[in-house]
Amino acid sequence: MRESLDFKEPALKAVFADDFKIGAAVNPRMIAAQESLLAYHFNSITAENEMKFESLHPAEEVYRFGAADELAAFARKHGMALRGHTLLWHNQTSDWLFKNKTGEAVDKNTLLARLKSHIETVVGRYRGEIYAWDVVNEAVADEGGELLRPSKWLEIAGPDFIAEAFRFAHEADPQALLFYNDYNESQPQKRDKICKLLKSLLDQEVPVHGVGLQAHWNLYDPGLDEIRTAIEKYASLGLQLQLTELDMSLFRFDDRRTDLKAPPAELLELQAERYEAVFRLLKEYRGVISSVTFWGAADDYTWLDDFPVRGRKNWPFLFDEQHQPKPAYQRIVSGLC
Ligand code: HAH
Repeated sequence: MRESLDFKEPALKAVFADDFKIGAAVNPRMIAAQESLLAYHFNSITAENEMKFESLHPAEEVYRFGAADELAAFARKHGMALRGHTLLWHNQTSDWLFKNKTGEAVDKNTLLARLKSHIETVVGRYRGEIYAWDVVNEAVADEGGELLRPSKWLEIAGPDFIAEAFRFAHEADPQALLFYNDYNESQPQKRDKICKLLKSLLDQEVPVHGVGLQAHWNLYDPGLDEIRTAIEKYASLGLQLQLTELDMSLFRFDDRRTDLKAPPAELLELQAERYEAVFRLLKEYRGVISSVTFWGAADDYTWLDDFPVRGRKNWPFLFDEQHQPKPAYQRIVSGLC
């Protein structure tokens, strides 16, 4: 693997210094395996899993901050910004939260009191360190006419849970920037629902400052025009935008192929064209986009290995499995500068 002296190419964070922060999602294994790469190219990190509810708060009286603290210390060591992910989600959330001692569903007041206590503890712990939080993750329904996805949160607390989460987070750290974060954010129907939710929060004077576009994209979708329209619509609400989980899968979402053992040159070339076009567009909107975070850093590890197709590797980033710049890196850096 590369050592710090091996880096001769321009640092991404320097290339985009006048535009936005360049981030990576990390976990304790990756801060060890990718330390030089992360320190050289990136100036922001997000915990991939370690700040999610089930990781931090496995039982009502038990908090486990060890892994999250390690990542915060890594950010401090390298002078990186730290994003928090995530305070409220329908996934990776401990079961106890929704149940009383005898296993029945709790009532709305109990659930919201537990949420408040969780948010006070977690946001309070990293006050002054985490500058931006994904407060609510993925609350909007992908399909159909419903605005919000079915969840325990919605079932027990009704739609208020979203506004309450933002209020609790703002109380716990009035300086932190608070984001609503979601995927399929550039798909027109979901985009319009996300806008509708955000507009209603702003109308109620809920402290929401930004929208996180997860940006789990692939070589074919979404179209550049869809990305552009989404950026325009979110920005027109007066919010700041961040790309929070960018990756560029080599496969369409419903592609099941599992035959590739290495990324073919043609696909790496397509990926390079796509990344170049995307970053050209993002630079156009540098006035409203404050950060671009990849959901990983190099192709030796991505959550897309095995998801959504078991046994299939993916190669979605700008750096390869040896942490060397890929064609996509070259195109972004030489094409835009
Ligand atoms: C994201 N969901 C989550 O925000 C992140 O916390 C997780 O580590 C990976 C991806 C995206 C997603 C999903 O979970 C399920 C289906 C589609 C997209």
